Amino acid sequence: MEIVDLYTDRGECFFGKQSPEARYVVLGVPFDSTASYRPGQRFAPCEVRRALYNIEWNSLVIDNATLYDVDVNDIGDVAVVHGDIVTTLDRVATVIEDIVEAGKTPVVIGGEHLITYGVMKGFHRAGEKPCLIVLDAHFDLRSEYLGLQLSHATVMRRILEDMDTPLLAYVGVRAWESEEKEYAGARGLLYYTSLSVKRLGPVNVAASLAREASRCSEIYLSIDMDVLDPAYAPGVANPEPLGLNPFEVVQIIHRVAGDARLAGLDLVEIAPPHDCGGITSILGAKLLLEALLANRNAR
Ligand SMILES: [Mn+2]
Repeated sequence: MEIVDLYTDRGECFFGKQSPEARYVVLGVPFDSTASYRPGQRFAPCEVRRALYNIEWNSLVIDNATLYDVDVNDIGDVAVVHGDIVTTLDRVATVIEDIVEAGKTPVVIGGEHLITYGVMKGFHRAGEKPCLIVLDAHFDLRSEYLGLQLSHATVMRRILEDMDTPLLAYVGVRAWESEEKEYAGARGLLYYTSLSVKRLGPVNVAASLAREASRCSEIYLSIDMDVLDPAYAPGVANPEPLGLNPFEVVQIIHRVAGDARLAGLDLVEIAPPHDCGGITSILGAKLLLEALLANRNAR
C-alpha cells in the first residue's frame, strides 16, 4: 500500500522540484481532523506549493541566494485518513523515519499542528532526538482537549511526555489556558511571548535561542503560522491578535534555520478557506523559502 501520494499530475500544486538526491525532502500532510474552530488546513500543502511556485525565488536576506540553486525533492503528500488520528500519525512517522534514516532533512507542510507529533515520532524511531523550537501563538500543552489526548491543542504536551523531546523554547506565545502556563512553569519551559519579542527585539531573542541551542546536537523548527499577527496571516485555524510581524519572524527563522544542525522543520496551521487573497499561504511559502536558503547557506 502506498502511503505517500505523488501529486505529479497536479501542475502548480507541485513544488516544482524533484531531485531524488536532494538533502531537503518536502512532504505535505493534509490533515485537519482535530480542528475545533476553523478547519481547512488540509488544503494548505497544495496552496503553499502553488504560492511558492509563483513567487520569486530569491532571498531578501542573503545576497544572491536563490531556490534555483537548492536541491529539493518534493515527494508529495502523506495519504492521510481523515478522522483517523492514530493511523495518520503513524504514516507520517513511517515516512519521516525513512527520510531521517536516509540522512535527509524533512520539510513538512501541514496540516494542523498535531502532525508535528508524527514527525517527532519518526525522528524518535530513527533514534534521533532534536531540540525543538516552536513559533506559535499557543503552547498546545493541554493534557486533553474535547476528550482527546491527541489534538492540535495537546500536541506539545504529548511530544514532551511520550518522547521526552527537549523543547528548547517557544517564540510568540500569547494565548493560553492557566493549566498550560502552569505546566510550562512546572517543566521550566522557556518562552518568549509576542510582547517580550517586541520589547527585546527579534535579533536578541534569536541570539538567546542560539545560546540555548548550544547544548543540542540537532534542532527542529516548528512554525505555526498563527505566531504571526492575523493582520499578516488571517488564514489560520485559530487566529490570535497581538502577534508578530513578518520581519520579526523572518529574522528568527534565519537565525534558527541558518544553523547547520537543523534536522528538519514544519509549517503548519494555514487554513486556506479562511484566507484573504491567499496572503497567508504566500507568506508561508516565503518563510519556507527563506528557511531553506538560510540553511543551505549554513552548510
Ligand atoms: Mn497555534
